[in-house]
Amino acid sequence: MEMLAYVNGEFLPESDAKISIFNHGFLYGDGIFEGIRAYSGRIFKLDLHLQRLYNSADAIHLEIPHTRDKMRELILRLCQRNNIEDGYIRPIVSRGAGDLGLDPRRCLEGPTVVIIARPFDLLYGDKYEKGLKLVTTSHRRVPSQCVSPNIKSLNYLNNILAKIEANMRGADEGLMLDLNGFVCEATADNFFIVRNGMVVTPPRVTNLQGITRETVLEIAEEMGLETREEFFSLYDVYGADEAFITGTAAEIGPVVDVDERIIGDGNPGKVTREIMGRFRDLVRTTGTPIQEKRL
Ligand code: PXG
Repeated sequence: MEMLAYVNGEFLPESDAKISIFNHGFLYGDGIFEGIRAYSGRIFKLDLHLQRLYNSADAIHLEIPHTRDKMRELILRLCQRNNIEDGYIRPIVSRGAGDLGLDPRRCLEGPTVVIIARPFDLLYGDKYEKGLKLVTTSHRRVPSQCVSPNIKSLNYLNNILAKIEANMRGADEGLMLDLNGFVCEATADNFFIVRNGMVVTPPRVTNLQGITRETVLEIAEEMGLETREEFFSLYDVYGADEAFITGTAAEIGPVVDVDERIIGDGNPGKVTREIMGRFRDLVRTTGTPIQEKRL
């Protein structure tokens, strides 16, 4: 049976779910979104994702036409109707349909709300065992003086250009630097190194405040490891004992090669593997139950 999607008040089969060609999300990338996962019938960190969605909306002066509770309920209802067990959920809110011209005041009908929820499993297949190869991209991360990387907006061209470059260079992911040459993040994931048992990731001003990133910092603390949020350069990456990326879609992806430098012994590191194991346990045992019988 075809999956349903939510579009401005209606649950429709995905093939009937449509928005206007004049939607400013389509015309100008004027909107925001979230990427959320469900594992074993539970939505992982739903409230943190909702909080980030509303924070992104505030940052772009967009008023989401539903309360946070209503959005939460719509997400749960869609997951219930689509029988989601292990899935990917994407709420999207755009400025809505309006005349040509980027002035948001042209969007007289108000914002468009779309929610997609579909089955999803592991992104990187056997790479969780073998490790990922990254290259540093020539595209620098857009600095917060221009657009804050903390806004999860519909403008992903900066990241897409970096991803295209990584694809062309035969890498699994691209590593992006800021204008000063400090490491920021991968194209859709945060980035960590492990050095002398210390778990280090760049401060959040230069990258998205990832929910998986926050979770990994908590897990590392529970493991009794020292964690740091500090700027570091490629020199620190090349000499790291271990490295990994974190993201809702990728989960925790061990990195074994950056710019043709082998990280550690070329296999996923011990600390990384321990964090991956704990993360898998956490996502399967916590989170908001989708089916009411489990509430
Ligand atoms: N940085 C960027 C630029 C992202 O887009 C992350 C870091 C990781 O954040 P979370 O909160 O997910 O740990 C992201 C998240 C997709 C997809 O469809 C992308 C993301 C999330 C879910 C799906 O490629 N990006």
